[in-house]
Amino acid sequence: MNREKLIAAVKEQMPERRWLHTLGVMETSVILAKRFGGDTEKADLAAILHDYCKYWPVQEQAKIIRDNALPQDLLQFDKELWHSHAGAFIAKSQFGIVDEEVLDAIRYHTSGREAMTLLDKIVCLADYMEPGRDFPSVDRIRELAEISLEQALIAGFDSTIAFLLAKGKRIYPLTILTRNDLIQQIK
Ligand code: DGI
Ligand code: FE
Ligand code: FE
Ligand code: FE
Repeated sequence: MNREKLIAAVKEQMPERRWLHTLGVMETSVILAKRFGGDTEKADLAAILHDYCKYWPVQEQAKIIRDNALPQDLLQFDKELWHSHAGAFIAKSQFGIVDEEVLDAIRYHTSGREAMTLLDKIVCLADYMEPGRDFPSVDRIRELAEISLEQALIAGFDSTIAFLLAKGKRIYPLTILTRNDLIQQIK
């Protein structure tokens, strides 16, 4: 499927504001790829698809995770964690994306993972700081992103973890491992 058709397919999965977010993540991913020496085409493709399943009924997302042996522990944590794994699955099965780097960047854009690839970091950070995002620490994240993907991502995960703590929610262990690993990387 060409890029234009893919974009049209993504657009109809989500409300207008989420599509605008996707456009922001596409633009920001390419900027970050240029800044840090990543692959701009892969960054663009992963960004286009990253939130494909975000507005699917949660039971459909859960079904994809159950029926396709995706990590079952996800189902014990916040539903927000499901769309990224479901999205990577659909990117491969429905859109024929075979590039594992692109699939991983989609798959781990919410939780992060240990030893994130350059592409994982670019898409995850773009998701935090695209121009439409507005939360208390976003300007700090954008400043840090001028110099360090890792430092900006740590600030991003800090804000997510603080948000989850404030809400009394459970935290997916991989998010904690991701943050620990990023801190190790900047030492
Ligand atoms: O899909 P987006 O809204 O663009 O962003 P995302 O895919 O990064 O999802 C972020 C949401 O996921 C955010 O509201 C926090 C929520 N969330 C729930 N539990 C966890 C979590 N995020 C992480 N990283 N780790 C969790 O355990
Ligand atoms: Fe997402
Ligand atoms: Fe994110
Ligand atoms: Fe997103």
